[in-house]
Amino acid sequence: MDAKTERNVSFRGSEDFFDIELKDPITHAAGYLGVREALKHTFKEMGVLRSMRTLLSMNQKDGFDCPSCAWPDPEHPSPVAEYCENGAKALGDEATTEKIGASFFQKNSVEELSQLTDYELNKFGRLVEPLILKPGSVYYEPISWQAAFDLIASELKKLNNPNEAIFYTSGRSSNEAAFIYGMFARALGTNNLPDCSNMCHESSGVALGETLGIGKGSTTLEDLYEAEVILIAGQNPGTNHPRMLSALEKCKKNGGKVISINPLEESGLVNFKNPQHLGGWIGGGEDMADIHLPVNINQDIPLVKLILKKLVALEEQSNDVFDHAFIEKYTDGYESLIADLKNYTSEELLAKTGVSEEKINETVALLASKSKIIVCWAMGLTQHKNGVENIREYINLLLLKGAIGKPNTGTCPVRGHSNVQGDRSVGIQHFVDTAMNKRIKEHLGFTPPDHEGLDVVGTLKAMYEGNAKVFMCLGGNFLMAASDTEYTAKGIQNCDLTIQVSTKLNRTHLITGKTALILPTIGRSEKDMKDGKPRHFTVENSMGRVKRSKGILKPAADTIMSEPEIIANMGHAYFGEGHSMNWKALGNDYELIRTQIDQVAKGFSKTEERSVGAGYYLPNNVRELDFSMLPNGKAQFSVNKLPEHKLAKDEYMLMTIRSHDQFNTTIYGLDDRYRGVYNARRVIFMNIDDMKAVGLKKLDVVDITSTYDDQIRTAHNFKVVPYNIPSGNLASYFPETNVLVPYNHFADRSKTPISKSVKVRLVKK
Ligand SMILES: Nc1nc2c(c(=O)[nH]1)N[C@H]1C(S)=C(S)[C@@H](COP(=O)(O)OP(=O)(O)OC[C@H]3O[C@@H](n4cnc5c(=O)[nH]c(N)nc54)[C@H](O)[C@@H]3O)O[C@H]1N2
Ligand SMILES: Nc1nc2c(c(=O)[nH]1)N[C@H]1C(S)=C(S)[C@@H](COP(=O)(O)OP(=O)(O)OC[C@H]3O[C@@H](n4cnc5c(=O)[nH]c(N)nc54)[C@H](O)[C@@H]3O)O[C@H]1N2
Ligand SMILES: [Mo]
Repeated sequence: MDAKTERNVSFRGSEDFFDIELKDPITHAAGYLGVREALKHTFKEMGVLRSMRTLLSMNQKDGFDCPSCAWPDPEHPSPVAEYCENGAKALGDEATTEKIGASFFQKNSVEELSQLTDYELNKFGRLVEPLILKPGSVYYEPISWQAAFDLIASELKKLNNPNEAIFYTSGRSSNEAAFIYGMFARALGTNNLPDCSNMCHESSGVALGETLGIGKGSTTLEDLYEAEVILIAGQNPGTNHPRMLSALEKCKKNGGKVISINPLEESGLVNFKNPQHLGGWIGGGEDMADIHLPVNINQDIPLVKLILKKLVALEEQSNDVFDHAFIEKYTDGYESLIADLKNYTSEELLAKTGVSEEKINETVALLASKSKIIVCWAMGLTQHKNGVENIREYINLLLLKGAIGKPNTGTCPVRGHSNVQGDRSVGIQHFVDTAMNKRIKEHLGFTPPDHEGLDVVGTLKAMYEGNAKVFMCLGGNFLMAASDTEYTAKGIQNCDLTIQVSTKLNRTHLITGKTALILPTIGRSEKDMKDGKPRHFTVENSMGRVKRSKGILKPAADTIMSEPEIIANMGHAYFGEGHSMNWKALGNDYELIRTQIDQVAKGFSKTEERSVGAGYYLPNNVRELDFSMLPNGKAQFSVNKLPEHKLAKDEYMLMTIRSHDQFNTTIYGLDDRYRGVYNARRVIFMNIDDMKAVGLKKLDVVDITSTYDDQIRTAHNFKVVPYNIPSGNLASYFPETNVLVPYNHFADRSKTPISKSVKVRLVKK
C-alpha cells in the first residue's frame, strides 16, 4: 500500500510495462557504438555545438570534472576526448536545454507527478527557481531565495535539540560545498551527516581502516598499467566506470592478466573496444578477463578462502608463494589466519562458491607466481551483511603476497559518485573525529558536538519514529536511493520541513515533509560567476587526487545559485553577522573556504597546488608502508566467518544492480543493451534451469516478495528474462527493487544496506 498523508502521493510511481524487446546481449563494451549512443543522447539534450564544445572540456586540466563516476583522469588527458559514454550521458542529462519553473508546478501537482516513473520525472528538465510546497498544498509555488533562507533558519530555531535536524549529502557536491555544509551542521550542534557513501563504499572504508589504517584505496591510476594481475570483484566497469577499461587494456598490453569475479559475465570484461584507439573504432576488440569466476552471490569469502588454502598448500611445497619478508616486517595475525584456514575443507568451500575447481586452480596458479597484484571492487562486495568481511578477506590475499604499498599493487575500491571521496575527506561524516574537532575549535572558533550523529540507516529510523523535524539534502534522491522505500517515504513525511538542493526533479521532491523547499543549483558543467569573474572548486577522485574543476556553460538560469552560496546564505540567516564563521564572505569567495579546508581537513595543505588544474595526491599511509596507527604498528590479517544464508526452499538470492542506462536513481533511458534488454526496466534476470524447475517462461510476469522479520514486502510486475546467472541467484534493477530491501538489515559495522543479497520469492501472476 502506498504511503499516504493528506497528500495522495505515490512513492512507487507507475508500475506499468513498456513494450519490452529482448535481443542478444552485446558482449563488447564501449567502442564506436558506445560513443555514438552517448552523442545521440547528448546532442538531443544539449544541441550539437554546445555538446561538442563542452565534451572537449570535460576532464581536461582547464575544464571541469566529469559529473558521472569518480574514476581518475590520466596525468596527461587525451586532448581529443577524455570521456566515456556515461560521462557524455551524465553531461547531457545535466546540461539539457529543458527547464521547469513555477509555471510547470502550477500546472502539475505533486500528486499527479508522483504517478509517473522516475524516468519520466527526470526527463522534464532542469529546476530553475526556488519553490515552496506549503502545508496541505499539492502545488509548489515560487519563493524568494531570502524567504527560503529565513524559513530554514526559523524552522531550525524551533527545534528542541539540534539533533532533530538531519543533513544528507550525495557525492556530487564539491569539496567547498561539502565542507561548509558539514561545518554548518556542526556549528548548529549535530553530527547528523548521513551520506550516500553509507549506502555505497562504507564497508570499504571500515575494512580498509581496520586492516591498513586508511579508509581509502592505495593504488594510483599508473599502478594499474603495469600490474601483473588485476582482480575485479563485484564491479561492472563496462557500465559504471567505462574509462577504467582503458587502464585495464594498458595493463594487458604490458602482459598483465585480468580476473573477473562476478555472478554475471559483464560486458567489457568479456570483450572491449577502446573508442580512443583506432582499433576500437574499426572493431577487433579483445577479451578483457583472462579468467572469469562466476561466483554465487555473496560467496566471495569461501572463494577467497579456497584460493588461500590452495596457495598455502603450494607454499608448503615451494616456500616461495608468500612474501615472508613483507609478512614479517609489516603484518600482524599471519598465524591466526593460516590456522583458521584449516577449519574448512576445500570441498565445503568449493560447493558454496558455485565455481568450477578447474577455474579456481587456474587462478591459484596465476596468483602463486605473481606479486604485482591489485584488487578492484565495488558494490558487489560492499552491499552485504558481511560487506566489511568480504573486503578484509581480499586484503588477506594481498598481504600474503606482499602486494600492498609497492608500485603496481594494492587496493582499489572503485568509487561511485564523482566526489563522494572528497566529501568524506572534508568532513561529511556522522562519527566524531576528535583530531578534526580540535582543529575546528582552533581555526573556526566554535565547539563541534562530541557525540555520534546519524548515518543513513539511523536517519531512516529516526524519521520513521518521528524524531526528525528538518531534513535537508545536498543533492541526491534520498527516497529512491535508500532501502525500504515505503518505510523511508513515511519517515520523510513525518518531517516538518524537507529541503532539496537539486538540479533535476526526482521523487524526493514529491514525497516530502509538511513543508518542502526546492533550491535549484548550478551543475558541474556550468560557469559559477561572481562579480563578473568565474570561480572554480575542487574535487577528489577515487585515488585520492584533488583537482580543480571549472564549468564552462552558461548556467541553466540566472535564478539558480551555487551550492556553497546556498549553504553560506543559510549559515548567515541562522547565525547572523556575529558568528565565528563569516558565512557571507565564504559564499562569495571559495578561496576562503579552501583556506579553512586546509586548516581543518586531514592532508589538505598544499595551498600552492590547489588551484592548479592537474591537482595533487592527498597523503596515504599505505603508499608509505606506514601502519603505525594500527595495533602493533602493523597491517592486520583478519579471520572472517563464512556468510550464512538460510534460504527457504522457494527463496532465491537477489542482487539489485544498475542497468546501462541509468546513473543511480536517474534513469537516462530504458535500454540495457549490454544485457540485451530494450525499452524495459521491470525485468528479473533468472537462470534458465531455475525457470524450468518452477515452470516459468520467458517474459512471464511475476511479483517479487521479500520476507524479513515476518514482514512481507512486494515489488510488482516484473518480466522474467532468462540469463546466464548461477542457479539460485537473481538480478534486477535498483531503484525499483528498493521496496524489497529491509531498512533494518545491513552490513555489520558499516551499516550499508544489504542491496546485493536480498532473499526473495517469485509469485507468478
Ligand atoms: N553509468 C553509471 N555509472 C555509475 C553509476 C551508475 O548508476 N551508472 N553509479 C555510480 C556509483 S554511485 C557507484 S557506487 C558505482 C557502482 O558500480 P558497480 O558496483 O559496478 O555497480 P552495480 O551495478 O551495483 O554492480 C555491482 C556488480 O557486482 C556484481 N555482484 C553482485 N553481487 C556480487 C557478489 O556477491 N560477489 C561478486 N563478486 N559480485 C557481485 C554484480 O553482478 C555487478 O556486476 O558506479 C558509479 N558509476
Ligand atoms: N537497492 C539499491 N540501492 C542503492 C544502491 C544499489 O546498488 N542497490 N546503490 C547505492 C549507492 S552506491 C548510492 S551512491 C546511492 C545514490 O544515492 P543518491 O546520491 O542520493 O542518488 P542519485 O540518484 O545519485 O541522485 C540523483 C539526484 O541528484 C541531483 N543532482 C545531480 N547533480 C547534482 C549537483 O551537481 N548538485 C546537486 N545539489 N544535486 C545534483 C539531481 O536532482 C538528481 O535527481 O544509492 C544507493 N542505493
Ligand atoms: Mo555509490
